[in-house]
Amino acid sequence: TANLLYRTQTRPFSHALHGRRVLVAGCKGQIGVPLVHAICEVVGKENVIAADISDKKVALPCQYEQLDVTDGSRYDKIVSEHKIDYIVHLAAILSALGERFPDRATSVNVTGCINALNIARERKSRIFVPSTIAVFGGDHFPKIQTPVDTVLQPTTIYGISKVFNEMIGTYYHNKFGVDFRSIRYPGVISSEKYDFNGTTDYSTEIFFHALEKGQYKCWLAPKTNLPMIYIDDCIKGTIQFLKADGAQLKRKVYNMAGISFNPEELAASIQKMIPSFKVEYEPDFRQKIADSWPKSIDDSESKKDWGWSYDVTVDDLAKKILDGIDPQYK
Ligand code: AKB
Repeated sequence: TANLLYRTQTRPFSHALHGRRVLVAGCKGQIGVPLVHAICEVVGKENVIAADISDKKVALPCQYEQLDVTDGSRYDKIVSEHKIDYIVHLAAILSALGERFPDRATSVNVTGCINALNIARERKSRIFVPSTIAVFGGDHFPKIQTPVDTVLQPTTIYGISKVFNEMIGTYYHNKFGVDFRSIRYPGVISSEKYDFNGTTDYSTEIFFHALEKGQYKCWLAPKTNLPMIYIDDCIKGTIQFLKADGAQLKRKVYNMAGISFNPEELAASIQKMIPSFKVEYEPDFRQKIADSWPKSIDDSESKKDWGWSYDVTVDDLAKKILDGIDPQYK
């Protein structure tokens, strides 16, 4: 018994990120910046390399490399030189921008992901590639409480490329033993400004317009329900998933539900804090995209397999977002 007790007490705490050297490709986007900070806290900033194509100035806590993910040899050089063994491949062109530049979206989202997977395969690295609610689409799936396994007939180039990412990643796992994992993110809301290239990004932009202009013209109709999550919760869930023991994960791709609401409900929560705030609705091409996506998501497999849980109200969420916004905008 004494021996067993000794062994349990001295066994180092271990998880899938433990002792890893991590590359975050696409580190300057909405999710990249906070995720780099969170990963640095887990593995130490000396073990994280952040990379992005953009030359935008962003304060990062770790070493930085310029990287266009479509350039496979540069990608491989960074992974090998920094002895990376966990690739977090975030680089992607989102739904709205993708519809404007479909060829660019195919090259970044498909070629970039294949490059990352081939490097992970060659260099025996783990790899996380996020997916999205945009993989759903068409008329043959349940739009309420959409399950993880259902018909995937996306109508945007972004959704199509992400279905491909999910399937080729799973194939690389089955064929070559690559530890590939993916979460289908809902719309992510931040307290920071970033490039609003997605369909769900009205939910962040609305706060800055409320504070700076007192009014907002929303590109989605008032009753457009979509699944959403606050960035801090998304990062917390992602870290939990990156750390999860591979043996616990019964599948390679998981749903993440967040909370479902529409622009009218979000505006009403903001008006509780900024009573003079006015909203108009002028749906554009993004309405059709939003209408093709789930209204709510079933993420019970995530709860079961890796302990994910999330429970907030729209009012709580709106308060969190507003509280998190830099005072210079208030
Ligand atoms: C988008 O709106 O394109 C993204 C997403 C749902 O993946 N936020």
